[in-house]
Amino acid sequence: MTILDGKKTAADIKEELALEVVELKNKGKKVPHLAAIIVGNDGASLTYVNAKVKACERVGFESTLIRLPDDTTEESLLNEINILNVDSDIDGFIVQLPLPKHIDEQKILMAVDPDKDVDGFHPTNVGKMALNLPTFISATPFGILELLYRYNVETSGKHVVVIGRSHIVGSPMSILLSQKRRIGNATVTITHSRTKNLKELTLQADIIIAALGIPEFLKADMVKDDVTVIDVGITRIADSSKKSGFRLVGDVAFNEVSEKASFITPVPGGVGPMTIAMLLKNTLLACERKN
Ligand code: BQF
Repeated sequence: MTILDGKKTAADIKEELALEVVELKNKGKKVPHLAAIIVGNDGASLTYVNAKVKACERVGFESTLIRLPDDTTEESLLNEINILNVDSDIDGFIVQLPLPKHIDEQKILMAVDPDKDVDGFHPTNVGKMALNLPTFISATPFGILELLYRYNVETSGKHVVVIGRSHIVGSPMSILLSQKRRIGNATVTITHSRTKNLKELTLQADIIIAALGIPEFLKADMVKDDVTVIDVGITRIADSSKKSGFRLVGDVAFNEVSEKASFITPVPGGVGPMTIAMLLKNTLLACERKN
């Protein structure tokens, strides 16, 4: 069994990005600049956005964090987005999700300039991704592809079962892995809460992408020997022995499933850190495309 070490791989990628920043500087070019807008004070969202800012500092990118209050109107958020859209110093930016309930998420994502949409959530970029055209592949699916690539996991001709149909992970992963690309050419089954006989399907899978958000949902009796398992779950479970007061639990019962798996991602330290690294990679790409 091989652990797909996202923490280490993300650190490798950030090191590579840092070298590219040095090169840009040597050529007298501007360094990539990522901005992030966060609305409200959700603890997990603040942790994520702070991790992104810190990662920028680590690789030598510029970053700008825009914090807006909980009661920010849709109109003033759209205004902030427009400011970033027209700011030529900003190469890419993200709006940290989820947004407060009084704001229409789709309307916000559609306001981001597709050329600065380093999260790849704009319908134009989702469409390009689905057509296998050059675009920003959103950070979590991009991170999963990169992890499979760097560990030489064969996907061509394999049966992939994706559990979960979210617009952020399940849906794009099912599209990407079925495409004609280096990490792709798989036969993909996408499953969700209405799927019947899920276990029958997962037992046939060579690769399972677990992205449904139910802690330790995937058990050893649901997988075959030598399966590859990608765990996208990150539920916070109260744990008084941790200084944070919680621990992260994935969608996979790691201890039992890892005994049957050939490759498996841990939680934490699997897909999560890759998400951050690939957001930076997209920001460098945005910067290069602009200049
Ligand atoms: C790790 C996210 C749900 C909703 C909005 C490292 C992250 C997570 C875990 C992280 C996530 C999840 C992010 C680990 C960004 C991934 O060590 O296991 C990093 O920061 N993520 C986000 O920005 O928004 C989310 C999940």
